[in-house]
This record gives sequence, C-alpha cells and structure tokens, in this order.
Amino acid sequence: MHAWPASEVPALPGKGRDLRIHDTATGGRITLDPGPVARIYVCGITPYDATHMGHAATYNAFDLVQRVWLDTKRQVHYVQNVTDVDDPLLERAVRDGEDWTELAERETALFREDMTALRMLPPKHYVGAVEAIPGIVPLVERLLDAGAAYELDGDVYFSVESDPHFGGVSHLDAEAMRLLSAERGGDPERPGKKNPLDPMLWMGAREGEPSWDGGRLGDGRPGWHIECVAIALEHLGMGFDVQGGGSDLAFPHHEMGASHAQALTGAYPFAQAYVHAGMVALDGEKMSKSKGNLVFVSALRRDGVDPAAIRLSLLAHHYRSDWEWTDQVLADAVARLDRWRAAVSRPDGPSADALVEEVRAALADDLDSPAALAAVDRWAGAQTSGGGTDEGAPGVVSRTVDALLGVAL
Ligand code: 5CA
Ligand code: ZN
Repeated sequence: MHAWPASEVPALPGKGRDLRIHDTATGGRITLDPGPVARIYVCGITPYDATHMGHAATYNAFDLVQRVWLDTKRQVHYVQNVTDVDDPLLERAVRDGEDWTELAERETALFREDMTALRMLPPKHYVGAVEAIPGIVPLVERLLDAGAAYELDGDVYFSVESDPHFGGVSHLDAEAMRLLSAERGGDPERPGKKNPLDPMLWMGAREGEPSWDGGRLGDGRPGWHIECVAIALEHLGMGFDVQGGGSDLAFPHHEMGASHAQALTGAYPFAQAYVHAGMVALDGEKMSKSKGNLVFVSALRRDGVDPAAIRLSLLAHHYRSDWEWTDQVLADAVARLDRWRAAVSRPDGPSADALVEEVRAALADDLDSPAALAAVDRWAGAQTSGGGTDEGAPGVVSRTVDALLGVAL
C-alpha cells in the first residue's frame, strides 16, 4: 500500500536529546538506545470509522517519538499496518450492505488525508493484512512445525505456553487476561483449546467470508496478532526499538505478538519497548467504534477547523493520560494557535535559544508535550508583553514548533 506524503522536518540548531520513555513491559521509564536507524512499528487502523480523535491522539504520540529521534540526527525506519480484513470490518460491511474491500479502501484513503492534514510523518512501509498473507502463511506453518501451534476444527491456534516470556508485556493475572481476551477479539470459551487464552493464527474459511489459499493450512484468513508480527519481522526484524499503540492493545495484541515472534525466532525480546497511549473519551466513555461516540478529524476539518489546532488539542494532553474530548479542549487550542501565530509574525522577539532546549527536554522526558506547549506559551507571552530585538527568534520558534511538535505556524 502507499502511505501519505511527508511534510518537511526542519533541522534545528544544536543537538537533540535521547528519549526516555515509559515501557509497559518493565513498568518504568527506560532510555532508548536506537542505532543510527531507529526502528518503530505502530499498529495501524482497522479501516472503518476512521479517523477519530482517539486514533489521532495515539498516532500523535508516535509521531513525537520519531521527531525526537530525527532531532538526534538519526534516521527512522517506521512501519505501520492496516488491518484490512478482520471480523469487525467484515461485520460493518455486512451491516451497511457494502463491499468490504470498498469500505476498507475508502476509510484508508480518509485516514491518509487526515494524517497528511495533521502533519503526521508517514511510515516507510504501510502494509495491509491482505497483502501480508503470503508472508503470514509460512510463519504459521513454522509455528505448527515447532509445536507452538495446533489445529482445531480447521483453525490454527497459537499455544501461549510455548513462549516462556508470555505475560511479560502486560503482567496481568490469568483472570484479567481471560476477561480482556473475551472483550478484545479472543475466544476463551471455545471448547477444545489447550489454554483458553490461545489466540487464533489462521481461521479456516467461513461460508460467505473472504478467504485465501493457505497451502497446507487450507483456505482461510490470518489472525490479528500474527498479521502485525509478520509485517514487523519482515520490515524491521527482531529487537526493534518501539512497538506502539493505544493502551487497549497491550493485552492481548502486543502480548500475543511478542510471544508469536519469540516462539518463532527463539530470540528475545520482540521489541525493546512497548509504548502505550492513553484513551480519549467522549461524554465519560472511551471513544470507540463499537459505542459510536466518535469525533472525527475529517468532520472537524470540514467545519473549517485548522488541522494545526486539532494537533494542538492532542499535544495539550500527556500521551499516557486518559482524557476527555470537549469543545473547550478545541477552543483552547484554537486560541493558543492564534497567540502563537501572532507572536511569530513579528519581525523580531525575545531570544529563543532557551526555548529550543526546553522543548527538547520536555519531549525527551517521556514525551511531555504539555510542558513543551507551556515553554512556547512563555515565549509567546514574553513577545506580547514587550517583545525583544532578536531578529532570528520568531523563525527559530516556528521551526522548533514545526520540527518537534508537527505544528506549522
Ligand atoms: N488494527 C488494530 C491494530 S493492529 C486496531 O487496533 N485498530 S483500531 O482502528 O481499532 O485502532 C487504531 C489505533 O488507535 C490503536 O493503536 C488503538 O489503540 C488506538 N485507539 C483506538 N481507540 C482509541 C481511543 N479512544 N483513544 C486513544 N487511542 C485509541
Ligand atoms: Zn497491530
């Protein structure tokens, strides 16, 4: 699949800082130590009901990770998937009497437009589940051959007991895992499984549903976790730097993905850090496709909201916190954007040397974007209340906000 166009990332004076970030697996902050090419996999959308503010907030967090790395003069190798065949997508297509491929293509196109408008950096490899199937089938075969998978009435399951590190991402107890598995696409109640938590790797063809040739697996379609593992291993390899997504992916998706990959390769870990963004809510409940309480990026854009203001709404919240979308959040962001634009439109201003370092320090400290916004607010405030005579300052501020926060002033 093609991704979306990249916006320029201006180079800043001096040198960026290494990123310390909260890792779900260790439960604490770790300083990432990527090589000259940092490797990141971020789980992509299931393409229906895209792009809501929860999606946008999660992708914003991982865009910041990349901007911090780029500021340290590293290259970034970024991979994202599109879950363009899965139960919820097929159910939606049936509900609306629409062809599932058309639904997926339309929503993926809309997502690309939203990401472009929000100045999110595009992945180098943007890969759909369907196009990944030829790479998925041999992985499932290898897991079967290694005794890490088993067949059940035409479907193939992964045996969680085959990975000694299983549980090491989310650290949940068995009961919590069972509840979340049932809620998030698993089938712990299905009779005949070795362990109720075992997730499906390959689903044998179902009447009226799309299926593909799986060789000795028989016709069918891939499970959800193996999709991301196949794409990540092909394009990044084991031990990549960051596996990212919203906090609802920690279990089962990222736990199972890590186990699949570790059982397949015998290597550990799948990712150096598992990074999870908080959930955005509307009217007190997590914004979710199943509940339908959604605010769409495209609807705001249609109403004439500047995408830079949408981005500032996201940045005003720490990526790890759960937060509520309200009209006030957007109104505050619109007002801040106006203040910042007025401040940088003057020919000179207070020195911005300290500001660049403050924004860098804030983001390097577990992506503290609210602290970064506060630093820019202080500079804009000083500009308004007396200004300064540094002719380079407004330009440096614009470039800092563009390069590190993805906001074009
Ligand atoms: N296709 C899979 C990942 S492989 C999937 O979870 N798709 S999704 O469309 O449901 O979600 C895409 C991303 O948005 C995931 O990282 C998910 O955790 C995140 N997300 C979904 N809802 C919210 C929300 N309300 N707040 C924050 N992030 C959210
Ligand atoms: Zn995923």
